Amino acid sequence: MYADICQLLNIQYPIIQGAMAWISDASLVAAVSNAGGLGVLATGHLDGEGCRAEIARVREKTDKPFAVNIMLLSQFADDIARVVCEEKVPIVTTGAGSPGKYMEAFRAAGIKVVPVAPSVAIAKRMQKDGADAVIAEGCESGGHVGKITTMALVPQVVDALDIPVIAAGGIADGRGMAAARMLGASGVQIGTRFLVAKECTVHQNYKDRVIKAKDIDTTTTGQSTGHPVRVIRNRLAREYEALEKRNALPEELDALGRGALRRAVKEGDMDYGSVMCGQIAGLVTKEQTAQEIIEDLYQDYLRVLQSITK
Ligand code: TUI
Repeated sequence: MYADICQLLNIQYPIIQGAMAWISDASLVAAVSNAGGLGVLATGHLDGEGCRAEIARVREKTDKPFAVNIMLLSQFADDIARVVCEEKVPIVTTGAGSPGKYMEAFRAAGIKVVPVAPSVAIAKRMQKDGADAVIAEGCESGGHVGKITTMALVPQVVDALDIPVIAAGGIADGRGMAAARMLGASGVQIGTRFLVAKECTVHQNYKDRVIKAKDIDTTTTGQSTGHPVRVIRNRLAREYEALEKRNALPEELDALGRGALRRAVKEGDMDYGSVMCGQIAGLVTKEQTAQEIIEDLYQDYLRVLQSITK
C-alpha cells in the first residue's frame, strides 16, 4: 500500500516533510530528499523571486525529487505558482486554500499536485479538480489547522476518494506511521519532528522549546479570525487569546500577530514569537539528522507492523 505513493512521487520512503513557513528552507528540504523522503520547500514567507532563488539552492544540494508548498493565503501565491511552473518543479503541495485555479497550469508544466485538505468535502473537490494525491491533515498539526482530528479525518477521506491519501497531524514515530496505514493512508506527512533535524536552520531556542514541550503545551489561537493556528502557549498566545475573548478588532489582533513567526524562527523569541508546533511535540525528544529521523521512523514502523502480525 505504501508503495503507491513512493511510485507516484518517485521517492524511497513514504515520508513527506511538512512545509513550515520561514523554517523549511533548502537546507532541510535537500537533507530530507537526499535521505529518501520528500523534502518540501515552504514559500509562505517568500515572494516569487525569493522562491526561485530557494529552488536553485535546493537543486545545488540534491538531484532527488522535492516539492514546493504554496501557502494560498500568501499575497504572492500567483507569482509563486508561476515560478514553480517556469522552474518545472516535480511536485507542488498547497495549504490554506484550494489550488483549483492553478491546476491547468500545473498540469501543463508536468507538475504533480498534492493539496492539503482539512475535510472530506474539500478533499473531494481537490480530487475533482485533478489532484494526484491529497494530504488529509488533522487538527493535531502545528500552524494553520482545520477542525477534525487525524484519527477521524483520514479514514473518511480515504473512503471518499480514489486517489492516494497522505495522513498528517500528530505523527512523529513508527507507531503513528503504522496507525496511518491502518486508517488507509498511503503515506505520512511529518512537520514537528523534522523541525528539530540537525539540518533545520530554525533558531536553537525554537528547537529547544519543541524538545521540552509536553502533550498539553499547544493551543489554537485565531479561532475568531477564521484562521486558527496551533502554537506553543506563551505570552503572545495568552495575550492573543485575551484579546479574542474580549472580541477585539481584527486590526488589534493583526498588530499583535504581525511578524510573530519570523520573531520566533529567526530571533528565537519564545515569549512574543509565534512558536508553531504540533501536539505530538511531547514525543520529539532529540535532534537528529534528517537521515537518522527517516531511518528511525521506517525501522520503527516495520517493527510495529511485525509485532502486530505475530
Ligand atoms: O497551511 C497549513 N499550515 C500552515 S500555513 C502557515 S503560515 C501562516 N501564518 C500565519 C497565519 C496563517 C498561516 C502555518 N501553518 N496547513 C495546511 C492546511 N490547509 N490546513 C488547513 C488547510 C486548508 C484550509 C482550507 C486547506 C484548504 C482549505 O480550503 C478552503 C476552501 O474553501 O477551498
